[in-house]
Amino acid sequence: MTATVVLGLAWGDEGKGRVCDSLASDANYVSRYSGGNNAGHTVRVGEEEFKLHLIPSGIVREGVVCTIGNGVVVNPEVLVEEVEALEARGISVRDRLKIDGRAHLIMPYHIALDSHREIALGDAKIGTTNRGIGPAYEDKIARYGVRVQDISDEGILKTKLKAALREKNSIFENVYGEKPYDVSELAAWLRGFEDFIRPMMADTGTMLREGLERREKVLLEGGQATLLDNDHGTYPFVTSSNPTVGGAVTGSGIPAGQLEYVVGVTKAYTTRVGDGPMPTELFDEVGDRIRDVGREYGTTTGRSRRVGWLDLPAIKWAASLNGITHCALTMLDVLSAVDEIKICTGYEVDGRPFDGYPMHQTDLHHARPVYKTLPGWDEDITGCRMRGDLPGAAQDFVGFVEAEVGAPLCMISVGPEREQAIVER
Ligand code: 2SA
Ligand code: MG
Repeated sequence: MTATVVLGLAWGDEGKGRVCDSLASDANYVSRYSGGNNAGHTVRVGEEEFKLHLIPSGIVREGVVCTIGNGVVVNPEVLVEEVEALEARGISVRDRLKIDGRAHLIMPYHIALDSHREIALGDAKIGTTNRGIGPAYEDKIARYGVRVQDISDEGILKTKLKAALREKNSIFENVYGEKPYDVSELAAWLRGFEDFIRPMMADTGTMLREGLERREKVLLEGGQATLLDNDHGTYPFVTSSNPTVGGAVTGSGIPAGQLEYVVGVTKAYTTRVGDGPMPTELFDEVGDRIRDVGREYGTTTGRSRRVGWLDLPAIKWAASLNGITHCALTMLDVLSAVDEIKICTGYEVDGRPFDGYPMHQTDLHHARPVYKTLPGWDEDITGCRMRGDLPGAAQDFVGFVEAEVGAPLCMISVGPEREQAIVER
């Protein structure tokens, strides 16, 4: 039938897991296509809260088949932990989770390199999640990667590990003064995951395309977001994959022409975790209030997220880049705590109005937001289920964002619970 991509329009944590969970109610498949266990997707089901890092959030919907696509990097230990933790809470996983044999594995040396590099960068650090994501993708591109399919063959594993470690071991020894990694030990460690992973290994791209032929519904769940995209984001303060719509195609094996809906998700304000430019960042008590009410702390690392007003030049540019067909606006209830709401409608760069969103990072670093101020609302909006239920000021805010983004809103979240949303579709 159709494939829908749900992706973030800013720097992540827009509530993609939540939007996916809502759309997954009638989906056959939910698939991750990029990133790894750097992601943190929170889904609430009744009293229960699930924090997922690697497994698609669709797993909490009974009967949905979940796939980890070829574009994802998989830490085998985290995979086991996450599967077992979900199963311990009564969610069936191993009968519904498929992992592409082409996906690359995150190795212990990737994690070690990630942290060494961040320390070496000092003040210029990226602010990574320290999960080995960048070094794992580097090896993939350099053709030194170890893939999920390799775990079945000790000989292949050893050959690949030898190649991967040829240069790295000398770096560990000579630059960092550490013990080199042992190929046989690592191969044995990986072989230990075979029985667990092999039954779930599949050609997930073919599976999804066959599903689409049978007119089944596929949902692709983005990790990270547009402004963290390695090509399009705020480089070098980005992740090492392509969370944008192109990455959904290469990372899942679904042809571009079959992506019928692209849902871009944005919060009613902006957050960022990690370093890099953020023109609308707040350093005052309004920002602190939004952080507290919105519980803006990293799902994976627990880091406190930077908070700022909604950055429309960035969101509009991201909407255009991804060709979104719909927009989902999340965390609207968090703004109920604020008297006066600002929205950034443009930038000034070095004192002059700037048209659109800067390509040049120097311009972005120099960008100062131009704000439109809208009145806030005091009412508790968590019970609103239709746009008309919202206070007038909230309706005006929502209408303004929708008109500026230029795509219809398909969901407005008004609270953390699954049913606390205005769904329009
Ligand atoms: P990495 O680890 O190499 O991907 O880091 C590179 C940059 O990408 C950012 N990044 C994220 N930003 C927001 N949310 C993410 N997931 C977690 C969450 C983050 C957390 O949901 O809260 O718990 O800290 C995520 N993953 C990567 C990262 O901060 C770097 O700026
Ligand atoms: Mg997150």
